[in-house]
Amino acid sequence: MPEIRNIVVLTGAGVSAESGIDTFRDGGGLWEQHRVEDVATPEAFARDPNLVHRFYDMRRAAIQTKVPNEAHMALARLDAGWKGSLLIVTQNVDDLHERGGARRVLHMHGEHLNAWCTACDSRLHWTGPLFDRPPCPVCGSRALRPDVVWFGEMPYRMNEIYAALREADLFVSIGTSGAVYPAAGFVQTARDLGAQTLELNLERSQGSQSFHETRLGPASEVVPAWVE
Ligand code: BV8
Repeated sequence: MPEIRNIVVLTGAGVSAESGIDTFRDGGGLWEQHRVEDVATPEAFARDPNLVHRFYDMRRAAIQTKVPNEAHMALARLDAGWKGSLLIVTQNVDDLHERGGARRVLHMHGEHLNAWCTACDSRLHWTGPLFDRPPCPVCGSRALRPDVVWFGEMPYRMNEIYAALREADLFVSIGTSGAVYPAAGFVQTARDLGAQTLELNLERSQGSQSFHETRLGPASEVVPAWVE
């Protein structure tokens, strides 16, 4: 096995599932209660901002009642102890990686606890609802939206992600169905550039065949086992 110095970890909703945060596509997942087109696109927001605000207000409130699980804690131990480069790219918009102690976290799909003022382009830490159109504390306008990346919008900090994938000796995907791009394409990019690829998931994902190795099980078990 070649020496591992640079690691990229990609996480999805499955890493937060055991913290009680709904995944998107498992039975009873978020999207089954709402059609994606109804709540996670700019068009949906333009068509029915109240519905979209209610959907995100509910999730923003819910995540503040959850706590990190053993998978988040194990990744934080890896982050604290790893001497090489490490980047935890998360598709999740919760803050459980940070609350678990991880530092090198990149939210490619944005963050629930941020609001984005589309009038003055400020990004603000935000824990309350947006449904009642609170004024932006910077410019006073009532143009705040969830600071999350909707379908059809460009994920954040893609250049940094691809730079890390180019340097990666190991790419580990945790708790993602491999259904959403461009995140679902990272494993192939890393593999084509010479990285070892490992999938830790409850069940085989859509991209399983792209991984050198897949270990199945709940994240709270398979992630600590891998980190240790
Ligand atoms: C873009 C934020 C371009 C909001 C989200 C190429 C091919 C096909 C389609 C496309 C393509 N390129 C772009 C597209 C369109 C689209 C897309 O991929 N559509 C899919 C549905 C076909 N992609 C986009 O629109 C992206 N934008 O490409 O822009 C562009 C270019 C130029 C200029 C402008 C634009 C943007 C996508 C981002 C959308 N926003 N989230 C919010 O959270 O509300 S996506 C959403 O899905 C979440 O971020 C989520 O993380 C992500 C992926 O879902 P998963 O995390 O994987 O969750 P899921 O429920 O699916 O799976 C859970 C997994 O965990 C399962 O495998 C399960 O087995 C496992 N699990 C469950 N429990 C456990 C567990 N594992 C371990 N332990 C457990 N206990």
